[in-house]
Amino acid sequence: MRKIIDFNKEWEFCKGDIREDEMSTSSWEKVDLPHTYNALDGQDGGNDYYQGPAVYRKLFSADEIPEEYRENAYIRFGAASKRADVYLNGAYLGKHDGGFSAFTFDISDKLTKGSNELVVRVDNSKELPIYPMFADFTFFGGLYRGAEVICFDGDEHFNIDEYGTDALWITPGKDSVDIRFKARTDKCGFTAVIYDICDGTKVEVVRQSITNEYGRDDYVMTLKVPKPHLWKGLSDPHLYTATISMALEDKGEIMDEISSDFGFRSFRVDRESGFYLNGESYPLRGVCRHQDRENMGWAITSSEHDEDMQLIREAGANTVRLAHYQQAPYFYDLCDRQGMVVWAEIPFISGYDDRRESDENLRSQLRELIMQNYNHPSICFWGIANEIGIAGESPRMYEVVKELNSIAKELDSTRLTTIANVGMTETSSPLFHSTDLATYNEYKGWYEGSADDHGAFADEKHAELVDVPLGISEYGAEAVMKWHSAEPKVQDYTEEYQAVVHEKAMEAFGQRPYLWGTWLWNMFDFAADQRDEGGCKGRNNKGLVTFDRKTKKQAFYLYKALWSSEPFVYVCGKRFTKRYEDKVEIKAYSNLKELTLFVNGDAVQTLKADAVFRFDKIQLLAGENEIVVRAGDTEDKVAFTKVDEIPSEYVFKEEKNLSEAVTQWFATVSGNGAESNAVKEIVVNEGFLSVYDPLEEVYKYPEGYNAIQELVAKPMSLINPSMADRMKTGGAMSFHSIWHHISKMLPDDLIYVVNERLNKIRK
Ligand code: GCB
Repeated sequence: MRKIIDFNKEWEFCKGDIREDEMSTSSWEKVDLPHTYNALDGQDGGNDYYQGPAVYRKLFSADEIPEEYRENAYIRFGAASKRADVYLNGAYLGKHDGGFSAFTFDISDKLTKGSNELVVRVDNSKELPIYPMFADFTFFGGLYRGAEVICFDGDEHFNIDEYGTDALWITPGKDSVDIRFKARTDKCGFTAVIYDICDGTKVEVVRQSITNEYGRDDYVMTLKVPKPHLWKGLSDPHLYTATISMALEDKGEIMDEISSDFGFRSFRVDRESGFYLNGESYPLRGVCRHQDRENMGWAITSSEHDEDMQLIREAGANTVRLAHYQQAPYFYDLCDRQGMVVWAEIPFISGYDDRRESDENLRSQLRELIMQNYNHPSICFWGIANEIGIAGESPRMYEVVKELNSIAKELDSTRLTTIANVGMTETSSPLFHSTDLATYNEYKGWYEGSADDHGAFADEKHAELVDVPLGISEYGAEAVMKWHSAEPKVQDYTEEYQAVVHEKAMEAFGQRPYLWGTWLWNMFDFAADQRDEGGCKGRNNKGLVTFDRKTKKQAFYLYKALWSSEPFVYVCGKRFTKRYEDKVEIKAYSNLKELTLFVNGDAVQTLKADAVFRFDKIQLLAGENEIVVRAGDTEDKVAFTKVDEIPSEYVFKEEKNLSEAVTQWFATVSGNGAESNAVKEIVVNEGFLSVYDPLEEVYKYPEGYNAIQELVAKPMSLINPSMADRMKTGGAMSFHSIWHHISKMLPDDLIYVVNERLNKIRK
């Protein structure tokens, strides 16, 4: 039988590259796995976290592996970001490229009797041909998903290094299940294979033993499971467990055993009416999730995963997009058990790298994603790419997307493939026509347009995509907990504005059953070391819940009201308690149908609504006012204090520290000190270019290209030459969208100057 030995304790770590002969003299830090070397510098802003090699070493005695198991011993790492080279006692075991999937090496013949030295050189350098290469999140380096030794007391065992991991793939049908596994070819001496299937109540529903035909390595078996209990999403995520044993039947001895949960379910997507689970309409409404946590980076444990899932359940989501890479096996298991429909994806993100090794890396990350997660009933979609058109499209990029789609189909004909495209990608692009399904990431009311545009945008794209089902894979806005406003507006980073964007988006999506799925961005705030948003460095604040998971933002409760059924009431404004308005609007979210507002003990108004309750404005009294919103026994309250003016602690003011060189340059360009002569309004003249046109459109005109180079790339080159270099290629994003990311380094008025120049160029 197999033994699994936890190999997470007592590692040593050293940042940087260490040669073999430097091992003994280097200074090592004692660490346990999971571990990342970017837990702190990857979240503190400045885009300066360490991205480079690091070495992990574990000195262990052979006694940690019982003697009779040493002949068949393997080391498995849950993940190593992004490249790992593994050595045992100086001998090279192999390399793994890709920071999110498990990999396994045979260590049997390299183990020595006394002490052993296992060395893993991990590298998360930027220039590696390994995705992700550029994206809006921190690429934490390290052995962040732990390690284990899997060993056997005999030669007969299942293959455990196929696509890096266990070779057991289960394909449920209507009333039968196909079970495929691989055994070690050269060593199969077992006489029988025993298949055992139990339902979710642990009752055995199938037991079958077949005689082994010696010499095969690939086994496929179809077993009947009459009238299976279906996996029904949130309402009844019923799981079966298949256990396969290799046996010496005459001796009654089991030599190795492997098992996996699986579920029976069917699904489909209709372009007009959305997603169906087991034949019934099941609109997918949910969240995207990254796998990091404050001060821990990606080196999280099951308790952080559990907490994340519990929060996602509390919000009432029925689907999770596990963005933008393969996540922990434990989390997919949780999704199976909790009934979440999952979109799983590879980190083919934010552009295409035309090195051939990078193409190969995409293939292998996709193969591992699929083959390592094949058995999860929660997974319905394989995501091929995210926003790769953002920096321009190319025929080679299209080919790669098509090829990846074929790989997914070949490895798994039971699931649908999908792709998330950036808002500027045209529906006519092959990026919308190479997978079964497609979605847009759209940030109406944040990076572009207004929060009222979600519906019109979806209608337009749905009409254009005549044969592709459309979904929305991201939407949302930033909210930094300390900023507040009674008149929330775009880019003010208030909790209130974020909630408005989500209210409007959900109103629009709710009226559009054709959207096969919608996923808000993001369930949690997450680390993005290059960001500096709303006074908060190193973080993307679009979460419904803070990075430390301690505080649920206002918008969290909107979703809870829309999606969950356990009665609750939430009065908005928990952190916005000093109120300066003449009359204050009281807003509550609830999944109850009728609520009553009490102000300082008096019932003021009773309102019927669906999720969002906007009571008539009230006049606050001097001092503290108690606001209670109640339905039966369920209530929530907040205390508002009347103040005379907007408290400055609620208002985010961008502090710009422009470089001297940029300030001087701008003074010359505008010819008027630090002020420009341009009208401070973005005017769009019909038939002329503007900052709203995609850069690739602007770059079709030499004057357009020159305008951006002179007015934007030039000052950028004074502070960030590599970013300036990137402005040479025009992508699908408009200058207006890019501006949000670069405006901190440049004068506020530059956008007007650029627009004015573009306005003079006839299309
Ligand atoms: C996107 C990306 C995601 C970003 C998000 C944002 O479209 O897919 O990775 O984090 O926008 O917040 O800008």
